[in-house]
Amino acid sequence: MTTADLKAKGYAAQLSAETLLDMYWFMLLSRRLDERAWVLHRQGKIAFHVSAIGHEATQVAAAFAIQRGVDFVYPYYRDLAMVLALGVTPRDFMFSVYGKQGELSSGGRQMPSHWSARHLNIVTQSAVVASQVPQAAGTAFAIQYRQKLGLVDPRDPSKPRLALTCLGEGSTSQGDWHEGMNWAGVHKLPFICLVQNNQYAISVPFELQSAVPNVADRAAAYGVPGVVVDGNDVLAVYDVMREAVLRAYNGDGPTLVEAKTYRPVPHSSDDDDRSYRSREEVEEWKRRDPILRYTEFLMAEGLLTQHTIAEYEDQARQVVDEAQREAEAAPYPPAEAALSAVYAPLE
Ligand SMILES: Cc1ncc(C[n+]2csc(CCOP(=O)(O)OP(=O)(O)O)c2C)c(N)n1
Ligand SMILES: [Mg+2]
Repeated sequence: MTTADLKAKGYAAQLSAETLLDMYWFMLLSRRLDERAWVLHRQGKIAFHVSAIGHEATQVAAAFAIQRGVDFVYPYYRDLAMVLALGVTPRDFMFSVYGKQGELSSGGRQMPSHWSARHLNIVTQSAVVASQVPQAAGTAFAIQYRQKLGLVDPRDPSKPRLALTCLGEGSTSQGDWHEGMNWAGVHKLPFICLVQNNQYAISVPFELQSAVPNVADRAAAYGVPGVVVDGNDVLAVYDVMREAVLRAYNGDGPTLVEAKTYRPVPHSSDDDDRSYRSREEVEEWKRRDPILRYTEFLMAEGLLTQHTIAEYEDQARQVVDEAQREAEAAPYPPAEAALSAVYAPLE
């Protein structure tokens, strides 16, 4: 595959140069933060990292397709690029991997990358995969119900108008996924399920999770449109996500989007992927790197030059350095903090 194969069509063709470059920025920032976290882990400075590398196009496109910070999002642990595009900061991420006092999602209690940000309508998730799907469908039901009661104007963009949830393809083997999808289909909810199909659930390949070739093939059983898209093509993902978003906003019901992608790094900092896949396979996918492809597109469009790329890189490095510095300097939560925000205080 050549890298200059992205084309702005459909909704993506309507994006301004500024927005296209904003999307590039979040993809790049996510990659550089993520790479730093791997280094910090190998230096023994942080305990755990789970990576978004390779998923940046899917995640940033999805974030840009919704009303960011307003629509409800139930992400999963691999959604670093998505939550950055929604307004989580690099500092928040670094506080999360260091488990420092004031950490955004859980005050440093949860594993890193279990995103939660009340001010951005990002809802906390369990480490139990797919449990976020029925929760997101429930939120979509509440949105629809409030609109039906006339409490909210369905055209008001300052109010949440849909719930988006993400999970990996392996997690669709969980019953929760079925329950959430079915509920969304039955009630025609303003709901989008974005499956990030990176071919593996840790070491288990997709063929051992599914007898059909696409997760999207299963959508028909719920009465939901299912769409497969190249998850390493940010513009293609934006197109299908935007279509799904407009369906939800217009009261036309849910969509299942399956973005085919790959994680070129191990599942997490605790995994050794050499035990279950060949280096050739990984190298082959690296040639389809989403940032590489998008960079070539933006250069071909005259929106990026070698000079401006270097400026973006400098800026990303500064932001990552600063976030790391702040997190390193911050104190750990006091031991007693483990007991706060768990039980209501006794009256
Ligand atoms: C119910 C449940 N079973 C097992 C696990 C352990 N686990 C965490 S992530 C993961 C793999 C999930 O793979 P996939 O859904 O494809 O997402 P990916 O990590 O590939 O993005 C597993 C098995 C879990 N967290 N929850
Ligand atoms: Mg997977």
